[in-house]
Amino acid sequence: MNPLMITCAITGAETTKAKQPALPITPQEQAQAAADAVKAGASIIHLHVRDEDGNPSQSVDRFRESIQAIKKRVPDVMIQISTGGAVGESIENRMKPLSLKPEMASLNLGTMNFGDDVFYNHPKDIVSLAEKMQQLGIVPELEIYEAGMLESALRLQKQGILKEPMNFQFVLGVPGGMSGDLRNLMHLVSLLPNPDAHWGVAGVGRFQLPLAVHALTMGGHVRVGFEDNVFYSKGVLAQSNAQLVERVARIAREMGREVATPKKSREILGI
Ligand code: KMH
Ligand code: ZN
Repeated sequence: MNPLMITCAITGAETTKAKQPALPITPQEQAQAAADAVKAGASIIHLHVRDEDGNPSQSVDRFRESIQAIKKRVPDVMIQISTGGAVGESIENRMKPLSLKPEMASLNLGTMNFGDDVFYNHPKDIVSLAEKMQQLGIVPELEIYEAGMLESALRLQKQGILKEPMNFQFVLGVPGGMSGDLRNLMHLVSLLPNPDAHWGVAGVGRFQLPLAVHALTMGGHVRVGFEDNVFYSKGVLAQSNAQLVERVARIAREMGREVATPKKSREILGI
């Protein structure tokens, strides 16, 4: 089995300090969180940034500052910036940070209800983001919240807009998308076009741990972190993003699955 790539989504756009006091917000806090997560076994950091007041932002300057701070602490780590941003962010702002040419960026494959909000992803915007990433040599991670989005990605691949090998992240448990029921994960994996496709799972809230454990036994990869879940166990807040990474890395090793270094993750993704 491939070594396990662990992505850590350290900040997100919707999580607040009120919900999770250890949420990293400033570039220095994000650098510390990333360094600790990498030490615990993460090889990819899924990155959102915040403004001075802690509000979600797609500011290019803020992304630059955070990326530089993270790279100073952990030069090796792969950084995957968010082009999803916060619900309601304009597509222009979501696209701008691609100018920084990170190694990876997220690409959301469809519009959906997102809790009490609507997360808009117009087909033409999805194509624009995908084309921009391709022009700039940025590897897209395909964010899939329900089965129709996976089928949309496969259509884009047939049209030549997305290239193989594709790299899917199944984000399960958002109210409005598929829940973290294991049958949903099995179904999504069964729809994958060929064995070369990479896939991982990001379970939201209480789904994070059971989905992570199932994915790592099935040959998939795993995302954890405060973007998706702030708890370590029922009613108990996690102390840090690294604590969530460390648990998955420990379970993987116990089950005989090697944890990928950033170098290994680049090899797996063909970067
Ligand atoms: N904040 C969510 C609405 C991504 O990073 O690309 C979208 C999101 C996905 O977080
Ligand atoms: Zn995100």
